[in-house]
Amino acid sequence: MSHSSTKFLINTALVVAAASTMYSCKPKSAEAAATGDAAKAYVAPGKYDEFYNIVSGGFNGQMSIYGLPSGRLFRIIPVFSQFPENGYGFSEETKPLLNTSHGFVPWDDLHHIALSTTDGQHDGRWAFGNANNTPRIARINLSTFRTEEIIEIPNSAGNHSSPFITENTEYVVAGTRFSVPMDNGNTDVPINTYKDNFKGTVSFIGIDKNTGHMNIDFQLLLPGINFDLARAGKGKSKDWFFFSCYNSEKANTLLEVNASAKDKDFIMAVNWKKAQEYARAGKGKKVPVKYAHNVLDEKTHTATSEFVNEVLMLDPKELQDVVYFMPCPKSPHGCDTDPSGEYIVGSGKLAAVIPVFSFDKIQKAIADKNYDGTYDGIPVLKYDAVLHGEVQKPGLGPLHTEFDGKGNAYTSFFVSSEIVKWDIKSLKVLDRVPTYYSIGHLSIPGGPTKKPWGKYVVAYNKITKDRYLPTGPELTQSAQLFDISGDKMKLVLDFPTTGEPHYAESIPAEILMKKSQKIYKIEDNQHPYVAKGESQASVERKGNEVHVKMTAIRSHFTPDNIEGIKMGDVVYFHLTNQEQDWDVPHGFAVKGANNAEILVMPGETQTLKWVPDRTGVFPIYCTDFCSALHQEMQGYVRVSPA
Ligand code: CUK
Ligand code: CUA
Repeated sequence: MSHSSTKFLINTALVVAAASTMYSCKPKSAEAAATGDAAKAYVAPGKYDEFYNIVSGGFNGQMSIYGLPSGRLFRIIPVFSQFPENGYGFSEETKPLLNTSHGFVPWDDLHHIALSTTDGQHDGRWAFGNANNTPRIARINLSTFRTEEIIEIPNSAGNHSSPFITENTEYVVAGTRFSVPMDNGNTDVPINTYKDNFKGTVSFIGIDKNTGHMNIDFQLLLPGINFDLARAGKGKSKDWFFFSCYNSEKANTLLEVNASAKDKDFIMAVNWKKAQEYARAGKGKKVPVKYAHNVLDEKTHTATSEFVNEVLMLDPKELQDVVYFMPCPKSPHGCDTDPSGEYIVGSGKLAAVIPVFSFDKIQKAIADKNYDGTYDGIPVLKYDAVLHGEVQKPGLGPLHTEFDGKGNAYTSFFVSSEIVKWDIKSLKVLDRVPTYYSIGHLSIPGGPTKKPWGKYVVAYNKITKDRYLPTGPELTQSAQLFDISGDKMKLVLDFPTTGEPHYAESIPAEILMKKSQKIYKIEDNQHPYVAKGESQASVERKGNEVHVKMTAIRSHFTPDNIEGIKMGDVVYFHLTNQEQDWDVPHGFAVKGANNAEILVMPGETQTLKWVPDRTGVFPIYCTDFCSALHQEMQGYVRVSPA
């Protein structure tokens, strides 16, 4: 759920009041604590967790890695936000990753994670994340746990309906939340011309099988509706994608009366295989629009930005068999497909039921042209013709659904603050547990794949209230781990998280442990300013640029006394870490530098740019406690008058 969703909050208050008779009161926090089975979350000292839990950081723009079942935080991976802890977005090598058509944008809002899959199962290669504010998709390498590529999404705004992934990682999709004028929203038009001038898009980003590199293969030009979430089909439905859409009224102000006026919004079904064929057959139009594509080179560990000037646009109105709308009760949020690929669950935030659609019925309705008119020239399938059934009175404010691979679905309910387990085929509610408080997403290891690992469900809650020690007006964010191995869900652990966790995926530890890289080999380092050994360390001047090729090894820098720098110079410290042991980074900082530190891993080179603003002598030192003589890892830089 987005933070600006005041419409939803207003409704929440109303629905809570109305519902208090239907649902029994939540147990007090203390009671729930007593039911926690903490022993199940215990991972003894020196032992490993069973799963890596890769969690979005929401408005901190990062991803973080936790262990399950312990809930221990292992690493924060900076993605869309600068991170002073390791110089991401501050070093010359990583800055280009944050370039966009709007210039350098060093912050974003990361909501969803998608792990790469082969045949619908986790392959442990990459994690993708979306930037919600300035539309971007990032790819993180799961052997280095680093951001390697970021692509901007043109003709999009509020890139919320992303990044969702096809069964063999052929595509990652990105759907726009805000409809905007085409030309990237750069056209100056009155906002109240929304219905005429604003359009939605969904982008299909092709993923290179070997390198993971992203390329926008094509965009679909769609009505000015808001795309919220999506999932690809699986198995029999693997050529399809399903998107939830709200504001089918096309209102430019989302007061309830405007944007929730209709009984039903839509789930949009897209035959991406067909769309791909049309794109290949030249049915699209190349539309001029500028966007950034930033890639980190493996050999130099240096990112470069390229600006692309056009995108291939397909208009589904001209291609009758690509896009269909299916009515879905009020403002659907989550849109999830079950492991078999037969069932598509739409969660209407304001609806009293959960509709479950059948892929077979969708195919039949399309074949029979069983339409209920059109929406902006796109066929609308009849609700009853595509419905498998509705889960009755499941709870209030359904948001997201995951699956355990044993025929059960688990849906989060924001308003009634609970997880409800139900049977996909019979649509019967089987169990419910309260969450503390107001759950958003939930995550089962492998939950969105063809073969979920099951075992746990984690609730990512929106409200923390009394769950942890108070820390002023702002409390930590809160996750809760439940054991789902039996018939009944059991609360095991509360654990705090960083940022605002929206979504997460978990993958068995053994898959990633095998792939995790330990060092970068220094002989493979092709950075233009690498110093492979102290004999290659130097200070080189090019006009007013000074390039210092430095080495770091326990426990000294070479050179460590640098003179000859003058006011007006721009100094680049290129630090190469000579270590070839696992987990021996060296850091580097300069007194008064208007920048962060850099943290350099064994075998790699990172660059800190510094423009001295005064003459004098400036200490430099290593920021990471690296040996008994870490404190001796220091030196001086002298700056003289011009
Ligand atoms: S959204 Cu946050 S609770 Cu941005 Cu995936 Cu549903
Ligand atoms: Cu190197 Cu501390």
